[in-house]
Amino acid sequence: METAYRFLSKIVEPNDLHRLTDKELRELADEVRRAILEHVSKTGGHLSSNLGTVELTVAMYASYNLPPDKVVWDTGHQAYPHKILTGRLDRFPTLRKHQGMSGFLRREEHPLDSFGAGHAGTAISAALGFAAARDRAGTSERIIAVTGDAAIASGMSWEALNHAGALGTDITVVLNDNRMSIAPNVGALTNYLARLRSRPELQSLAKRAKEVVERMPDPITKVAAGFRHGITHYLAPEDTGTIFEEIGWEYIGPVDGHDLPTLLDVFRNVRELKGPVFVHALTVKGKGYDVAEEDARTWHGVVPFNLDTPSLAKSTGPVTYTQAYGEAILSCAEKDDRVVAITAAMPDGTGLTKFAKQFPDRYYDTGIAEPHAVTFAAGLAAGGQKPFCTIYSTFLQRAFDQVIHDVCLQKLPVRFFLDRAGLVGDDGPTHHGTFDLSYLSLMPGITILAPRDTTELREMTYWASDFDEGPCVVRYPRGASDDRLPESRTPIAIGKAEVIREGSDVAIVAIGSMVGPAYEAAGLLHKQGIEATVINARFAKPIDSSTILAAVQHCGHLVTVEENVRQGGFGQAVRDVLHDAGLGGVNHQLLALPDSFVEHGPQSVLRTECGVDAESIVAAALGSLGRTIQVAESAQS
Ligand SMILES: Cc1ncc(C[n+]2csc(CCOP(=O)(O)OP(=O)(O)O)c2C)c(N)n1
Repeated sequence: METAYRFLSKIVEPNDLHRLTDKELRELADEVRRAILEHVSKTGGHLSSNLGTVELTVAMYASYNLPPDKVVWDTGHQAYPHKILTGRLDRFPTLRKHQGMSGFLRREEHPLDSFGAGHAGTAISAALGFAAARDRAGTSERIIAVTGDAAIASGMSWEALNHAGALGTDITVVLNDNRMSIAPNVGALTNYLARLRSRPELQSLAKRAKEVVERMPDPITKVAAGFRHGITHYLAPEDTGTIFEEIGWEYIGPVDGHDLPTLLDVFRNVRELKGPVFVHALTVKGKGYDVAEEDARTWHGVVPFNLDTPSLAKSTGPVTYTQAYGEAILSCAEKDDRVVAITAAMPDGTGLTKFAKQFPDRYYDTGIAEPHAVTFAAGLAAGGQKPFCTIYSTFLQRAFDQVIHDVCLQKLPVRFFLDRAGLVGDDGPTHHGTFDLSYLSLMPGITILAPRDTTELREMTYWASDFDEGPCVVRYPRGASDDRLPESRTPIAIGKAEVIREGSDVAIVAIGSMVGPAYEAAGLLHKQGIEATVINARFAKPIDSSTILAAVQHCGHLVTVEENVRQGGFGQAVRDVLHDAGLGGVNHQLLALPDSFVEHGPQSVLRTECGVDAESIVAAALGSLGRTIQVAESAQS
């Protein structure tokens, strides 16, 4: 049973926190943590990161004035306390549900979601933009970016730190350092932060600083100057400045990110400081919930669970694409010692955990650094290795130029494996992988494949391992495979599609995850006396024009279906093929994702809404044949 929240029930907006005493704020923080546990255990969602930001959020919101001050959260998966303190507690039962509250921050969801995100590493840049806009407007609100120890290692974060250090404008970065990415954090910067962490904590030093400030003749106005010109150096026990100080930031810390009185003290002082200020807060991912503290990796994102007997249900369903790829790359690596695997901070999500254990010296985790990961893979390929660059479709967007300029232009055989291609479900528009066919197929010399099921993904992985002629991409969806398809298969051959059913009324050409629904649609059409040819395209590039044209000439009607946006996608490439062959007049029903951002929700619901499911294919085929709705309805019944 949900317990009453004595303080939280009175919080509608962050400025309500100003009415609470410091002691009451401590109780409020406990309630926020309890609310996260009570709700996330029922809905699922991000857990450990949010348990770690409770005190930081309470202390910041009690110290600043929101609005007009602004807090920009990096990624947004750790901002549930922000959602709670901005009056959205009652929406938590709908968290990540279809048409419910997003799991990330979104400008359209709340005025205090000052900047939306989902991809990591954007907060400092966005906050600096807000600060520059403020300076141009001549106003004086405070701007804070909160970022994680993994996100801060991304290139963009450093580009922004560099820029802000030179601009010198008023901006605060709060580093929420819990030593974890989703998996344990990696990289030399992580080691550096660990060294800073081992400095004496600010807690005791803050008291010393306070004494100094209190001794000043005019403490209030001197606080800022004091901090800026002496106290931080007084606080820093070492002679050498931190890397942050060297590039123009005032470094404050390390501070215990769960010690509310200290945090309040720090933020109330930092508020008054001029210029770029960097607050290094040490937090514990999963704070306050034992199992999550012990195993923050497993409890990063959770399915619903029982709070009192905490354990997470293991998925017992069929093999997922991620697992199939993880197993296939292992056998490639066993056969060929040039096979190396690259992930950008997603070893578990991309199925590389076993590879990392079995081949530690052939495994590279770049951290949240997709552009670097791609060019690093290009260098490995140029150096004679066989890089398997394994990235979620949505995160490869970051590296568009690197794929063109460093990989394709130089014809380097980097193997890209794009997990989560298509609609991913509850994470929503920041995470759907719905653009890759469009943004990759325009690149000269690239080969793009999409498997119909997990068995075909294994085959494509083996095929890609042997493919040295240039860059290739295999894109596959989140989740498990389709079991609707016949088991018989033809071997993978470059640019060759697979005909999996023959009929003479309509040709359905599907790619990747849409082959299953296309085959099911053919079964439904058969019941209506309509015989469809079903083609598993396999290659988006080079496209199998001859097989497609032969089927179109035979059937006279065509449906294409893909889990990618229409613009620049597979269907438009097929349309070009038809046009070039003088068959531009053929009735072609092009099923693809709309020219809009698709919201979060279950994959199956979203596919239906977007018109890329078996029923939509049936309706399109019937429409193409001039058989209308009545028939379509009976086909569905
Ligand atoms: C560009 C990009 N790559 C990968 C991810 C996946 N991802 C989401 S959260 C996360 C870890 C973030 O760690 P950190 O910044 O330390 O924050 P914490 O969760 O520890 O609070 C990763 C890798 C992402 N959201 N964006």
